[in-house]
Amino acid sequence: PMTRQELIEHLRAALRDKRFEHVLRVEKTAIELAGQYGVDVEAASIAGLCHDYAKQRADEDFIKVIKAKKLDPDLLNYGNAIWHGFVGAEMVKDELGVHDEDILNAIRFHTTGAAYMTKLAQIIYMADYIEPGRDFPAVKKARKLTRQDLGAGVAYQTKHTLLYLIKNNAPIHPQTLATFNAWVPQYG
Ligand code: DGI
Ligand code: FE
Ligand code: FE
Ligand code: FE
Repeated sequence: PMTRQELIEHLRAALRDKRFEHVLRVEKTAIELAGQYGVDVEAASIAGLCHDYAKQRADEDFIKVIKAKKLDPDLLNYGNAIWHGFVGAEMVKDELGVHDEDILNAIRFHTTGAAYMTKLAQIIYMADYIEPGRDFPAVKKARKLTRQDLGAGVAYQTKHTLLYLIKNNAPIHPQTLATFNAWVPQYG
């Protein structure tokens, strides 16, 4: 497996500066949450670093992988927002040599969430949303909730993301709805 330093060099090469810096902040936030919630800190570091590895890939790259690996063809109805997680996890496995399924699932589900998420997946989902570079009206409350109760943070983000997507007439991935149903009625 690659060392953290090697992963960092791959990410620096794959991402624009702004995105690379976001990735470092997500790693730091994920490590803090992992410490708080008793999750493997090295797994949080790797998942945080790699979660947006594929964010700047060309659409054709994703389409090729969806076809070659026979991933769910419904993925073809979406775009980069959905692909960089679901398909990006395959690229992280094949190109960066990360094989830990918990880490790969955290990457897969970092945008949409999932009905079932391990603590690590919840941490990456939340770290991406609350890292210190994020600035939107709901972020202060999201930070506070996440530190009080990780699941409450997941529910809060899921509800706000769905409201945002609806407001913008964006296509909603079924996984996003599954996340809403599994997390929001329970906490809301
Ligand atoms: O990659 P990042 O910008 O760091 O963050 P992300 O991977 O969480 O992506 C966030 C964006 O993804 C945000 O603008 C909302 C969008 N998104 C989340 N769920 C869905 C979605 N977009 C569509 N079209 N459908 C979804 O279900
Ligand atoms: Fe992302
Ligand atoms: Fe996110
Ligand atoms: Fe991100």
